[in-house]
Amino acid sequence: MPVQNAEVAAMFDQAAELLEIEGENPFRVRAYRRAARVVEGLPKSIPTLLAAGGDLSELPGIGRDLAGKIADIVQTGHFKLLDALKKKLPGELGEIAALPGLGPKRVKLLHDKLKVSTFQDLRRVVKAGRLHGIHGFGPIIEQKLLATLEKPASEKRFKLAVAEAEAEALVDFLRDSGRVVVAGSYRRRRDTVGDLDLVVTSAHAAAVGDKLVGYDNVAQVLAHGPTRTTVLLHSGLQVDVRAVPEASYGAALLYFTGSKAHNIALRAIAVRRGWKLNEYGLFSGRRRIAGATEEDIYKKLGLAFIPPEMREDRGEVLLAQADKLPALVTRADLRGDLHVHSDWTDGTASIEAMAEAAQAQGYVYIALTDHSRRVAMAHGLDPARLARQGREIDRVNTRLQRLTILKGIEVDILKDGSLDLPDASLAKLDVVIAAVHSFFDLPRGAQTDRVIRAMNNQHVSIIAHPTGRLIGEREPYAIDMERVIAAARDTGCHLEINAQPDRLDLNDMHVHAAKQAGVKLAISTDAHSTNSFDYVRFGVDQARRGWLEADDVINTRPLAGLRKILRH
Ligand code: DGT
Ligand code: CA
Ligand code: CA
Repeated sequence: MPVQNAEVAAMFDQAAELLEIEGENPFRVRAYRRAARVVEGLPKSIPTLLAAGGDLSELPGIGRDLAGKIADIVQTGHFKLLDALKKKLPGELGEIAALPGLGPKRVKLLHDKLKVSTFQDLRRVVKAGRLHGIHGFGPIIEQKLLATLEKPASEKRFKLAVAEAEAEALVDFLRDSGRVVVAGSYRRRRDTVGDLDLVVTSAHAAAVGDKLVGYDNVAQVLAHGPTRTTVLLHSGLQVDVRAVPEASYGAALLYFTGSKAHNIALRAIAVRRGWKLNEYGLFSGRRRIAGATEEDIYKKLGLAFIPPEMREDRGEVLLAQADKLPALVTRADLRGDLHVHSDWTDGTASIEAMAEAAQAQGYVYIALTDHSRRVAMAHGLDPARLARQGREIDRVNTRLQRLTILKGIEVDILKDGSLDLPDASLAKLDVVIAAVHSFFDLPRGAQTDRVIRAMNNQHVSIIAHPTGRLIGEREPYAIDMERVIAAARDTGCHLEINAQPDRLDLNDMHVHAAKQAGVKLAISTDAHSTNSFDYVRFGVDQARRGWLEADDVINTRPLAGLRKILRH
């Protein structure tokens, strides 16, 4: 089994850390980090992409050189540069540098001043309080380190896209064993998953576990029983596999899909009817009255079929009883993407190439929304370049058959809530999305006021990635989403569900709150390359978890309808 995306990303991250410790050129260090994020967030497994003749060098931040290295890693399982770097460093310093709160400079201090080179050394000096007094190690870092060192590895959560690459490879591997479904939080499409829960139908339960322990990606077998096997993959992701007979398939799937709270609510209904519900079926006395399919069980319980994304005990059971479940939005409902970049700023493809890729997705419009000038690293647009880009869009639009490119911008929200471009420039556009890319650490009140001020600009139609979180890397900035949602309702501004796998921002809870307030949302990919349109499904997942129907999502509308609902 070839190396999967998460491991490639981990190798790049480690190499970046080690290069940084060596004092290597910061651009080279950053290039590896950026590549790691790109790889990790890919919608498909790299070996699959390569086997299909995909060209990784087309990805943002991955040129010929890195693409060659990735191909090499997938082929050999080793990253030569990383191996060489590791040899040069004592002990486990490479891994230690990757801990949250540390980083190369501090690791160097740990090594030079406290002779730390292994995790055991580190644990010892932290517990003995020897970090006190060492410059650069405040109480916050000390606490973080203690927490990390004591936290079992199993508490780590994985981004949905990362888990998906692992899951797909695994399902493929087990395919011959029977019907294989990934249940758990994965099937509920949570933005992160703790572990994978597989349900496999098989008359030969033991054979399923035997097959799993022979999977190349298994680092450790944690349990290996007659019907249940648990393994740890090299990436650190844990996998639970249960083999069940066909007659219990629905019951097992229902049980292991969860959530736990949803299961408890269902069991209570069964009990009220004098029945018993468990992972083997729905029973009246000793007689199984349902169990082969989830549909049968819901029906017997007097419930409409509840989509996995809603199974969180947030009111869905009552709706199912009244047969009033929402018709959740699907990928097929979407007519376009309202957040797209091109090589005019930090995208990798031309406007025309992005438009053609969107057309291939079946879309009828995209909004081209490159960065504004403040984002200097991305070569953001000033009014003159924006106007020139508009003329280029006109030219491309005349050549396109089925798709319309809307003129847009992702305008920076400045510290005080004013915008990075004059109203006169914004007024000429079809879609203005506004976003925070700086001053993440403002106090909550000021950050909220800042975003609301931007929403009060009549040209702004959408707030992009409203909380700024990067899953596992950056917490959302302090912002009062309740006030932002109220402001969206009052101003007619829309909120984005950014579908980048490391953003998924808004999250499911905020999406739900926005819907309750009557705010319409956009599901957008923030695509920076032609193959990132596919990310949209992760945005659709979060929309469904927030109970959105097609009508709640502005980019399900045909172009004329979209134009009507967008401000100005
Ligand atoms: P995760 O892995 O933390 O992202 O979240 P889940 O929901 O996948 O949780 P997990 O892997 O612990 O268990 C998978 C499913 O199994 C869970 O969603 C519901 C079911 N389950 C696990 N433990 C219990 C339990 O104690 N009671 C009930 N009713 N169901 C449980
Ligand atoms: Ca799980
Ligand atoms: Ca589990």
